[in-house]
Amino acid sequence: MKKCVMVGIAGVGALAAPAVAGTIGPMQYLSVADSPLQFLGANAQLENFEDGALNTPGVAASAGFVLGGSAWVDSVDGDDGFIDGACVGGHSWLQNVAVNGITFTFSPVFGGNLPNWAGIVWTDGHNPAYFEAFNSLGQSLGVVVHNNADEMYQGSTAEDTFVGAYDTAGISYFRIWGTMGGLEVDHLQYGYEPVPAPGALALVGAAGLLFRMRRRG
Ligand SMILES: [Ca+2]
Ligand SMILES: [Ca+2]
Ligand SMILES: [Ca+2]
Ligand SMILES: [Ca+2]
Repeated sequence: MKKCVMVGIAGVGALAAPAVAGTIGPMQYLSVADSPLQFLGANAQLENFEDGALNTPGVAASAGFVLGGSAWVDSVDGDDGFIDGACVGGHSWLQNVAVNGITFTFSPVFGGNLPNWAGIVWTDGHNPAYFEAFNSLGQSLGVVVHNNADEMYQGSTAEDTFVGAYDTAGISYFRIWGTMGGLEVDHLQYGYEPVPAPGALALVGAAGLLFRMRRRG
């Protein structure tokens, strides 16, 4: 199954200085090697829930809990040590009511700065699925929608999808939600990094697409 990598670029108005902001994804994600974070530097956090808790600094969730030790777990594939289409040995973050969504709210823990880059991996639920991030001015960076759900709910991984956003004005929070059933996510990631120029980030997207095409070749 071919997946498309889309990198959205949008200017945000009403700022004293030109802001660089946009969305990243939806893009297939099977391990941390698929993360755009690796291109943006080392000053970042990755929460994979494998220690049974949401405890990376500077973030709080409005709802949900860690799910592990169950056939119903939809962790990122690589968290059990193997990219093999299975993930029951891993852990995820489950919200039983997808329509209510999960809001992840950030604190300025990066030298007094909010993260300017944030994302998460949607790992289970129904179609369609939604993601929306807001900057420090309360402005939406746009809604990312995908229909990658396989409508199976016991640990399939080919459907797993990264969604994210970035903004030089800082990201205050993002929300991920669905329209029915439950919602599972994994690999919450965020950081304060130099936001690349739009052209550079477009190249990152192109490089990611080439990587995925080669890997499946
Ligand atoms: Ca696996
Ligand atoms: Ca996990
Ligand atoms: Ca899944
Ligand atoms: Ca599924």
